Amino acid sequence: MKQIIMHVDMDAFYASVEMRDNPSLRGKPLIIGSMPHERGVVATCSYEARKFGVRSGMNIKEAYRLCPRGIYMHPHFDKYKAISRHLHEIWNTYASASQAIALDEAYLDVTEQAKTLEGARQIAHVIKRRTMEELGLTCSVGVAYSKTAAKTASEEKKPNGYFEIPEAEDFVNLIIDRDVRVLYTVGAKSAEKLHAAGIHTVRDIRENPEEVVRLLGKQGRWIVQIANGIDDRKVVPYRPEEAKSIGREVTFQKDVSNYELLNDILVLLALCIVNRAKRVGLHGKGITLKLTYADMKSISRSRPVFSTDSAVTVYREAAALLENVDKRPVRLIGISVHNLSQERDAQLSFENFFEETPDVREKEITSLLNGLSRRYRLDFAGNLDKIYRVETLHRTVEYMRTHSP
Ligand code: DCP
Ligand code: MG
Repeated sequence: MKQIIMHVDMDAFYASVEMRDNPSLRGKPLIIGSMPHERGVVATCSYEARKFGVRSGMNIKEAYRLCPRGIYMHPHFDKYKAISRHLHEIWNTYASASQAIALDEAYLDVTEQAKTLEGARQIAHVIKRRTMEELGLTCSVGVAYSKTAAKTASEEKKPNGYFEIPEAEDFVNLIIDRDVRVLYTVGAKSAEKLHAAGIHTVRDIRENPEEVVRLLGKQGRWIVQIANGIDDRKVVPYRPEEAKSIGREVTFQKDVSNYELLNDILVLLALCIVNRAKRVGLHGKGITLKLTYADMKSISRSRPVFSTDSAVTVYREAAALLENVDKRPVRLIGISVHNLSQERDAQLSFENFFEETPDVREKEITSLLNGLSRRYRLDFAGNLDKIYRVETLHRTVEYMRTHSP
């Protein structure tokens, strides 16, 4: 597969959060949005409420007519936002690029991490497990060759679903006899126009492409393409507030008190981060070190950096931050770079004059890695690209922990 794209979407997001936090709501028709006597709409509702025909975006009065015995609740956005941040952190770990679509939804490019469909299945499994373990929530995951197909796939087995659409042909076969609305770029108005012209299914679109283009113009051309399974769009982290940081962290199987070991692990984390920042063309301006101690207390320490192009810089800054923390046993260590911008500031700052040349940095990385190789009897030379995979990173870190001098 040329690209492997994952679409993750939480199930009945706001409603599931409220049910998680209040067990007496579980199994009931729960409607989040306005109160029935207020003006407003349904933000979302539990699957139990959906049985009555209640839907997102529906006028609350209409919802009340359909489901008068439902439980109505206002949303708690701060809570959802905090959960969303945690979710995107989990998701970002497994993707070379991630595109946040909503608080509860993202496209992930897992081509490199997954390599194969089987690899993607494993990543999906890990994401689902972590989402349950760390947040007590379920999500649905779709894996496919394109964004459109991945989104369709995540819808396919909701809730708590998983579905794959490996090839364009599979996508077309799956949706060919469904209503045109299955192509999510077809909105209510476009669907109405198509229906009025006798174009009801995806098959009808495929058989009448000129008519679709005549009716819908440029959008029509795009719809015809999608109806044929063609969609080469990339996963682009376009939401600035979501693209603001790239991080890597590892949780140890046993708490670590050896701060030299932690320092060495920073080398690997720095390499991973810089690799990813480069791949998505982002440059950081600040760096954060995060530690969770054995007693679950977390701390984070930040400082500005002038360039995150170099793993050496990121490592050095992180190491400096580590020097100044309380040296208690640690269960998690992570680095992130933040304030990312798509392009590097063109302006030369004073500090740039003192930046080492790429050569010197290369040498320094090599010497750092040689140090690790010696201390842990690990061979990094030539294997570096494997470290960028989350699983390998975790395994290597565990190996270092159990073999630390
Ligand atoms: N949302 C909203 N108004 C809408 C649609 C959604 O406020 N018209 C909010 C509430 C949802 C969240 O966004 O919980 C996510 O939207 P989804 O469309 O993914 O819907 P759900 O996650 O609630 O349900 P599903 O299981 O169908 O994904
Ligand atoms: Mg959802």
